[in-house]
Amino acid sequence: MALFDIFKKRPAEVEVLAQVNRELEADTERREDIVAERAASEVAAEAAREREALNAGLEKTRRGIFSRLARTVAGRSRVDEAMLDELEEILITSDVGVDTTVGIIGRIEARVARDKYMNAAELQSILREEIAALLEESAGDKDNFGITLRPGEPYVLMVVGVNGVGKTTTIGKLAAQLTRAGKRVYIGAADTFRAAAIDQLQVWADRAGATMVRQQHGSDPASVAYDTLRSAVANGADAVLIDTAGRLHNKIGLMNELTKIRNVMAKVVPDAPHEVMLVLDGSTGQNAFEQAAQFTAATKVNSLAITKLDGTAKGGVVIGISDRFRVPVRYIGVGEGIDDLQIFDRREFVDALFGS
Ligand SMILES: Nc1nc2c(ncn2[C@@H]2O[C@H](COP(=O)(O)OP(=O)(O)O)[C@@H](O)[C@H]2O)c(=O)[nH]1
Ligand SMILES: [Mg+2]
Repeated sequence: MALFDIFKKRPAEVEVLAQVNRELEADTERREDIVAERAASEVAAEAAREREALNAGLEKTRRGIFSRLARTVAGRSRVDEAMLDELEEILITSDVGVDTTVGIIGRIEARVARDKYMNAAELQSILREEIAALLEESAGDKDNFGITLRPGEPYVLMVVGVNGVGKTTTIGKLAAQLTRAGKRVYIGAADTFRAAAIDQLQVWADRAGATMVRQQHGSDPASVAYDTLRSAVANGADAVLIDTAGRLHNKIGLMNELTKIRNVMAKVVPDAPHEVMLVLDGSTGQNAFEQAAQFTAATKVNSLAITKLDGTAKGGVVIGISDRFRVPVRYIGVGEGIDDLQIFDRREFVDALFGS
């Protein structure tokens, strides 16, 4: 008997089946809604956790810069010359940098000249706007922690910076985020200068669930980078993170070393590295400026990671460096833990600095 005939013969049963089917479908929809709702609330909870971490990480800077600012502004109704002088001093002592501070004050003065009755609260919001406008952030795929992966070849990120700024730690944190997003990550231990550096990176790679390619201490960094890319390509890796020693022996030496690593990688993946990220220790103030100047002169730097903002009242350095070098800040480090790396978002950063 054909199926059609069954349907004809047993209309009541068919109706029951259809009803069951409709209920199942409705149920599935409900379940999908619940899953979607749960996912949305998890995303919201995650965002709240990140905001909290950012707020905690920038606590010292906030207390430094912006509570002083609040005190300056408190109880005064008009923005006057004395207030702007105090503002200038606060910004400079928070390591925003002289040039950037002078620029900010100049623009605020111009606005005050236009609007003679600007009050102190307005000053705060204008300052927020001015600062946000100075900050460059790098666009990127938020799903992969700010990195836009490339179909069919690994995204190669070379990490540079002087000893101790947090390169290895940042690579470890980033690798963890990427593996968590289901990506296959290779790490190249091209800081071969110190034996301990290789082992430290290995610990991070293991923790993150990434594959590390290493040679022995003292070997040629370019050769390690080459091996790493070969291996990454052969194994279909999504991302490759290259740690480097970044010794600042002198400008030519640094330039030669970085150029050699770049050239060798381009032999395996023609347009590699896709990004060179300079790591700066945010607690070192003017030294960070100096390092940014040297590295940007020695090689093309596409992005910045500014670390250790949790330990400093000088988080203003992010503002000055972003303004002066016009290189987008991609990440900020707000602690030593594996989750203490955040994608830089200038609005959130400014909110965290001022208290939102
Ligand atoms: N508080 C804090 N410490 C950090 C951060 N990033 C790195 N560190 C610490 O800085 C030190 C040097 O880091 P490391 O990654 O070895 O620097 P590298 O020499 O540039 O590779 C280590 O003790 C890290 O735990 C951060 O965002 N916050
Ligand atoms: Mg290191």
